[in-house]
Amino acid sequence: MLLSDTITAIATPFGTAGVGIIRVSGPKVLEIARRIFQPASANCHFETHRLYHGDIISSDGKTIIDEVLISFMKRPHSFTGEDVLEINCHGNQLIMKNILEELVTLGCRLARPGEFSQRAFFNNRIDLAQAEALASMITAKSANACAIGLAQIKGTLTKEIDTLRTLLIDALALIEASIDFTDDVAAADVPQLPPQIDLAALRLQSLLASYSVAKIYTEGVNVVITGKPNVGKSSLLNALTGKKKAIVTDIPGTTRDLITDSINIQGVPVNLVDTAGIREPKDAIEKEGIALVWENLASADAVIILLDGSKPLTNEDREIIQKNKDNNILIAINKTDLLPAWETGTIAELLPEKARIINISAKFGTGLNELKNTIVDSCGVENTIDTGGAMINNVRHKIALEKALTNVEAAKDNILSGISPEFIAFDLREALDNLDEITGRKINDEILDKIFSSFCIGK
Ligand SMILES: Nc1nc2c(ncn2[C@@H]2O[C@H](COP(=O)(O)OP(=O)(O)OP(=O)(O)O)[C@@H](O)[C@H]2O)c(=O)[nH]1
Ligand SMILES: [Mg+2]
Repeated sequence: MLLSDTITAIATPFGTAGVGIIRVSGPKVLEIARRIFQPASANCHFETHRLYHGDIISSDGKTIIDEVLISFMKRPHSFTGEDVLEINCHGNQLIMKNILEELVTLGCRLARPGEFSQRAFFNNRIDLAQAEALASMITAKSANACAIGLAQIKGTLTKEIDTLRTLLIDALALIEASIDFTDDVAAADVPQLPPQIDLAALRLQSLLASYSVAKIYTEGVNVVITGKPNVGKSSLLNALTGKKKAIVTDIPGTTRDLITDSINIQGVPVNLVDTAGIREPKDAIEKEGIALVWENLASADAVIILLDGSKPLTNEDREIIQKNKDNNILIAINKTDLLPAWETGTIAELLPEKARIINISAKFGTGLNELKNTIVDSCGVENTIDTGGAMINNVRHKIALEKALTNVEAAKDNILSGISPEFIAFDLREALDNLDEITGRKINDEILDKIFSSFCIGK
């Protein structure tokens, strides 16, 4: 589907850089390139996928706007499937804006967010899952998240969806055969359970299981540091991040707000939150701070409960452990550089069976590697992921796969309980529709617009 207008946008981020890239896509690209670009050598024939050196000139031909390198990608062998021009200019916002304005004067329209990807999708250069993978790779926060995105761009998810479709279409053919050859629908033969149905259910389940791991690599885990005042929570945040993010003093009740920072542990983005010490609040500010702690604890993937090993345990410590018993907790005994005031065994009976205890000194940095590794282990992160197999990290894909699995399970139940094959065929067709929503083979325009408009400009 070739669209009539030619679109343009800056593809590099806002700010100052050595180089900035402006993209142009559509039917007028070559005509515009000839008008806006003055090649340094007479030998410029806008051959596809070649780099040409020269100047961008104003539309009245009077002013040189920048010295650039440009490349022309002839359709259909371009990202969008249309003629594409990429201008590598100097990464100054004023220069880029000037060039953009000249392009608009020559007949381009400013692209909407995600419009280049949307055109790539309409022209069958990529499917919807691949377009979404591109967007997620651009914003990925860890090397593993990039790898998951790249595997999807290369088509691993699409291939798995195709395999699932084939299984369901084969099963549907068998079920439909039993409809066609039956004279009396009410007394139709109950079809056998096609093996493809169980196979499809298994594959759907394992694809869905990949979501939690992929999500961890994509969005990271949220880890809240809690404990009573002065146990060293802010010192721990500073020690783990290697920055002086939080104020550390020996006055209990120093931290009031939530203080956050992210670190990378074994390729997993870990979002750390330092919090106000928990005690009977002394004023309204501290009360607010402590209320915020409880809110955050409720949604944490892991909670580090910090205890001061150099001072006797108190009821406040016990209460904090008790109130977090449904959370994924790690006990860190801090200040182990000082003489211990209590035995580790003292708290054993207060803890859930799988809670781990780690001795640390936030001040001197001891035990932090063990703490870091334990954080990642406790969040159920596998050290290695197989991006060769398909994985999903997008909630839209997860919902569609869950629906497809429900349809497949309904088809199976209906076969086993001898329900008329029409109903089974209906379930299988619904499952196929849900899979087609992932790749965009069948999807309504409003959803499509919503997906692409969430992409960034120039993508
Ligand atoms: N000896 C020793 N002192 C520590 C250690 N960690 C923290 N401290 C000291 O303990 C005091 C309190 O540290 P903070 O990090 O401010 O404690 P906090 O838990 O954030 O305190 P609040 O913000 O008041 O809740 C400071 O004087 C720190 O220097 C440690 O590992 N060893
Ligand atoms: Mg603090």
